[in-house]
Amino acid sequence: MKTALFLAAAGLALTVAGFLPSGRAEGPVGVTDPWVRATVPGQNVAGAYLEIVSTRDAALVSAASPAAGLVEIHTMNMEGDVMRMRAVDRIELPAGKPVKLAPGGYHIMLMDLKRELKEGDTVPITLTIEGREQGRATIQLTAPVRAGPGHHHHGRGQ
Ligand SMILES: [Cu+2]
Repeated sequence: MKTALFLAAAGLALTVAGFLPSGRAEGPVGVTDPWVRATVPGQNVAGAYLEIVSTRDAALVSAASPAAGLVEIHTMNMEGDVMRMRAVDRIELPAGKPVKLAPGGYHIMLMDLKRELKEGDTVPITLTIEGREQGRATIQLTAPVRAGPGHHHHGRGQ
């Protein structure tokens, strides 16, 4: 298996150039400030958030993580008074426009988690980006675990 791109950074801006399989240096995609929300005991899902920008029209088409049995791309909407999540096939990345995956909106849903995620842990995540003409590229990142806004944190065990 060819892995032309492997970058790992915690909480740092990443810039990745080149779409696989050709490896041409086209359409750099930048990912900023990835993080995963900490879980509480018994919780086996967690949201992952980041900001992503592509210099060319592209889309985020899938995500994967060894920490989760299943990973989906979700959107969140208010339906009446209720927040509902649903899976989406892709998130469009219009050229040059930063797209934010953040609590309350788009997010990467890590499901069937293999262990509790505590603050200070890191979670490897692979994103697959599809360029309009350039094919698919993967971006590997390492997202730190944080207790996000609105998260009730009980019994912080160190
Ligand atoms: Cu979700």
